[in-house]
Amino acid sequence: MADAPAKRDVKNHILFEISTEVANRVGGIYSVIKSKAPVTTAEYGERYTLIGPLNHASAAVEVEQLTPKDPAMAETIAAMSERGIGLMYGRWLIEGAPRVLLIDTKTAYRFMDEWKGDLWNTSGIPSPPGDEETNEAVVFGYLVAWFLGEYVAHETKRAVVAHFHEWLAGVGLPLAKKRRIDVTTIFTTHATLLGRYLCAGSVDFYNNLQYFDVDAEAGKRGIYHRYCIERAAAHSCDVFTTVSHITAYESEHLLKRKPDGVLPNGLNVKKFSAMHEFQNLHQTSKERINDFVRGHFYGHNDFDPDNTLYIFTAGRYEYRNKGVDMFIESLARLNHRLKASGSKMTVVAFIIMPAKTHSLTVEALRGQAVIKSLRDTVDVIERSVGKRLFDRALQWHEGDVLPDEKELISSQDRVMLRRRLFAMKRHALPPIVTHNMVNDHEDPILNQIRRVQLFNQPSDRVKIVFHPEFLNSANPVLPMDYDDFVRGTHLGVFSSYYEPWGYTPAECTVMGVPSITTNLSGFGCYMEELIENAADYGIYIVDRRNKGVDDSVNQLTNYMFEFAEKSRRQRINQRNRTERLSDLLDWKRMGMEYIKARQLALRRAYPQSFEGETEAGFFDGTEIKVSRPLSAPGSPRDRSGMMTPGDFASLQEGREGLSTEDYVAWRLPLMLMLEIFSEEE
Ligand code: G6P
Ligand code: 1S3
Repeated sequence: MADAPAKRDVKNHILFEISTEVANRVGGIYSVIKSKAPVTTAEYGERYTLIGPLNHASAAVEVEQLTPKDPAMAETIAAMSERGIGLMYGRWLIEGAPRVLLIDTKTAYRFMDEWKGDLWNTSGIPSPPGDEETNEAVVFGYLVAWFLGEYVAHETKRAVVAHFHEWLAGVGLPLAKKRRIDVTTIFTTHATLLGRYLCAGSVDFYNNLQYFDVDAEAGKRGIYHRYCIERAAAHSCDVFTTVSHITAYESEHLLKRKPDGVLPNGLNVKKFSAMHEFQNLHQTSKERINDFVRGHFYGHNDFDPDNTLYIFTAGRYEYRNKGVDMFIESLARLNHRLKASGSKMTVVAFIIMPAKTHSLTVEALRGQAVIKSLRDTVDVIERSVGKRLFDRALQWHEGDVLPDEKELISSQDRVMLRRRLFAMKRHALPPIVTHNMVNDHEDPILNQIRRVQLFNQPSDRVKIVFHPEFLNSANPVLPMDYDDFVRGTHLGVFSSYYEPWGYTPAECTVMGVPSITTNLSGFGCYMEELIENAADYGIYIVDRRNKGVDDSVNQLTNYMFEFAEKSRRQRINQRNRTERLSDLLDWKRMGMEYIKARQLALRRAYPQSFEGETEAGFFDGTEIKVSRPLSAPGSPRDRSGMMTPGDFASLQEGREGLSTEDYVAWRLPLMLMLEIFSEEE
C-alpha cells in the first residue's frame, strides 16, 4: 500500500508485469503474456516492462538488448549492477515488442540463505532446502522486491502498478507489502497448487472443495512451503484475480481469499482479408497430415482419405487433469459405434503430449522413408511415361492407332515399382507411438490404449497415433508446426478435469477448428455462458460436473460420433461459424478485464486521486487513453455496453470480490447473440 498516496500521477502510471515465463516458454503463462503484448504495448508504450528471470538460452534468441531511456530504470539497473546483480534490459522480439528486464538469479544465490531466513522472520513462510523451484522463486522474489523498492525511490512522480503471475513469481508480493514499497499490486493465479495436485489424484475435487483441510493436504503432498507462498501472494496483493470463474471458486476455498475479479485469457486474433482463406489453409494443412498418415499406415492404407477425419488432443502430459483417460475410453466406444453402424468413416486420433523418450522409432522413420521412395519412383515413372507418350505422339500419322498405354511403362519401370511395393509389405500393425518411450510399460496413455485394445487393426474405424513430443516443422516424421497441424485437423478434443482456462480449445476456435471441451475448464464455462447453443458453433461441452464418469464418456462419444456423421458441406459450414467466434476471444475484448484490474488497484492504493470521480467516468476518460486503442470496431454486443465477462461480475470497488453466484449466473440475452451471429453463411 502507498506511503505517500496522493503525490503520484495515477493516469500516466508505469506498469510492470512479473512472471517466470517472460521470454521463456514453459507453459500457458508464456502464451498469455506473449499474445497480450500487442494490446498492452499499444496502451502503455514504453511505460510497460515485463520482468522475469534471465534464461540465457532463450533470451539469446528472443531478446534484443537496449539501453533504457527511462532515467529511473537506468538508475535502478546501475544500482543493482553495482551490487553484482546481472540484468538484461531489452526488447522482446515478438509482436508488440514490449520492453523486458531479465534478472540473472544465479548472480544473487549468495544471498539466498539470508533471504530465506528473512522470509521466515517477516512472513512465516518456510523454505526447506533441496527444493530448487522454491529456491528460484525466493531469489527471484527478493530481486523483484529489491528492483521495485529501488525503482520507486528514483521514480517519484508516477504511480507504479506491479502485476504478478502465479506463485513462482509471487514472493515479491508479501515483501512489497511488508516493506511498504510505494507500488500497487495485482496477483493473477493461473491455477492453484493444491487444486492441481488434488485433481491429479483420485479425489472428488469439485464436490469437496469447501471441506479440504488445506494445510494438511499441502503437507501430505510435500508442498506446504509452496502453498504458503501462493497463499501469501493471494492475501498480500491489492487486487487478487484468476483466469476463470471456476478457478475463482477454487481459489476462494483453497487460498481462502475470494478473487476480486476474473481475467480470462485472450488470443491475438489475426483476421484474413479473404473470408475463405482459413478454409483453404485447412485443406493445405490437411494434405500434409495426409502425407504423414500415408507413411505411418503404409501397407495398411485401407481407408479412404476423403472419408477420414483427424481428431486430436494436445497439451502438457497430465493424464487425468487433461482428460486423456476419458478421451481414450471414448475413442474405444466410438470405434465400436462406427463399426456397429457400418460407417464408412475412419477416424485417426492424435495424442500430442510430451513424455520422456529416447528417439523416434525406426518404424516411424521407415514409414515416411518407404512412402517417400514410392513417391520418388512414381515421379520418375510419371516423367518417363510422359516422355514416351510425347515421343509416340510426335511420330503419329493419320490412320495410326493411339499409343498403347501398356507399352508406355517399360519393364524397368515395372521392376522398380514392384520393388517399392514389396518394401511396403508389413507383418506388424501400424505402430501407436512414434517414439521410443523411456517408460513404455508404465506409461499411462499406452497402458490405457492397451486396456481398450485400440491397436490400429485393419477392422478398427478409430486409429491412434501417440506423438510424445511437441510438434515442430523440423521433425522428420511429422514435419509441421503446431498451428499448421491444428488447422489441418477436423476436431480438437480436450476433456479436461482440471483446466483453469485451457488455451488449446481457444486456439482451435480462432483457427476455425471445432473442439470439444468440458464444463470443468475455464474456457468451456466461458463459452457455455456466452453462447446459448455453443455446439452449433463448433464448441461442444461435455458435462463433467453433474454427470457420472460413464455418462460423461458417453456424451463425449456421442459428440464424436455425431461429428463423424456430418457431411463435408456441414463441416465447412460449421468451421465458418466456429471461426466467427474469434472476436469473443480477442485480447482487444479480453484485455478490458486487465484494464479494470489495474484501475481497481490504483483506486485501492491511491483513493485520494479518485475523489469525486465515478468509476464509469474513469473508464470513459480520454485522458487515460485506454478505450480507443483497444476497442474493436463496434460489434453489436459492444454497442449494447456488455463487452467482457467482467461486466457481469467482479471488478468494482465497494464489493467484496465475487459472490459465489457470480461465478455461474451471467448469460447473455438470446436476442443479443442472435444479432451477432445472424450473418448469412
Ligand atoms: C476447405 C476447402 C475445401 C475442402 C474442404 C475439406 O473448406 O476450402 O476446398 O473441400 O476444406 O473439408 P474437410 O472437412 O473434408 O476436410
Ligand atoms: C495454466 O497452465 P496449465 O496448462 O498448467 O495456465 C494457463 C494460462 O492461464 C491456463 O490456460 C491453463 O488452464 C492452466 O493450466
